[in-house]
Amino acid sequence: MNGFNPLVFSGVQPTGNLHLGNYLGAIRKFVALQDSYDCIYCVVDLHALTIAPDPVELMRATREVTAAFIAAGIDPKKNIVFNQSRVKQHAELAWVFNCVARMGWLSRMTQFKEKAGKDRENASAGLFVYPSLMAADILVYRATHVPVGDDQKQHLELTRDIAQKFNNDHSTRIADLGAGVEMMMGDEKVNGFFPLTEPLIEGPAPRVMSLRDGQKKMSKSDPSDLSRINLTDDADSISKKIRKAKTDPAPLPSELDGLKERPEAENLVGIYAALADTTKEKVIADFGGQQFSVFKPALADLAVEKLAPIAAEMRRISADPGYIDGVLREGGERAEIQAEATMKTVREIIGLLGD
Ligand code: AQP
Repeated sequence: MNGFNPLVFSGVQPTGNLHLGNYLGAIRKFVALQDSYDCIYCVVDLHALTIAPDPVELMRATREVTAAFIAAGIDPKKNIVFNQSRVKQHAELAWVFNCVARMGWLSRMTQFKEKAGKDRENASAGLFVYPSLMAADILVYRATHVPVGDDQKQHLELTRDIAQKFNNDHSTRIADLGAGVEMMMGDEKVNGFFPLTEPLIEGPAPRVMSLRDGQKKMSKSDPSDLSRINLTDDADSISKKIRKAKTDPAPLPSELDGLKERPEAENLVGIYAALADTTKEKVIADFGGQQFSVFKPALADLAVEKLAPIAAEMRRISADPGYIDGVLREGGERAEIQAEATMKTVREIIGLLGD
């Protein structure tokens, strides 16, 4: 991309129960990309601090997300897998980006508005500047591609805005230091230090919705466990949750268009298509005109077939925390070498005296 070496970066917060949305929107894509790209996958524990988690729970969840990565098929030898707080350069670059990002940009982030709710005055400053840290996570490796769910699209746009402003603000110095890469910004050819990272969002279920409400995304923090399929759920729980998933009384339509205005039906069709590695069109071709009493058991069987082996592998890996900690330690050491190389140049570009 634009002269930068292709590199994939993405992260998952250790904030509770990993669910089907995290799997289809992110983790499964991570696995697919490792064959074609150098990839860095991070358990973003500093992000989790924005909601003040219990420390013991945070450590448990950090190991669990790591186990999920490996259980899903991510190879920690081939890729870099680590937890964010080990590599201090993330926090350092986040501060630099707090001074690049504008208050107006951060104020427009819908995730902040949703998570802060009505009591904005009482939200942590960390929650407000979360997107600067996310931009730092990505750009400290000068990553070119980020596989994420659709809910993260706006944060990726902000990451591009930050990269673009940094490149523009320091263009002369970047050129003087010979630190830039020739890239297109709009119609203009410039020397930029940071790439304009592209999100990888495509797929039949880019935003998996709650099983209880087709208007809300499936989320770790939803108080109702019936709203999500956790990656650790056993076969019975998966089947029960799909059986109880909210739907409307009509059968599935025979055309894709017929899913419009039927968010719960569309969500289940999207989940089926993603798990079966096919399209929503194909699912409708197979199940159009059928009642949910036929479709739901087929979906439950498919979900169990795909998810139960991951849950079993997660349990096996989680039984050996020493192994998980070793993966994170080694990944952190490898990540830090790359992150420090970036930061050394950033310090020179912006005028911080160092070695
Ligand atoms: N419902 C979803 N559909 C598709 N992708 C999703 N992701 C999250 N929910 C869905 C993707 O999973 C990756 C990791 O997300 P995260 O844990 O870092 O943060 P999040 O987006 O805030 O996840 P949750 O589950 O909604 O957590 P809470 O409830 O704590 O806010 C990201 O790529 C995300 O897009």
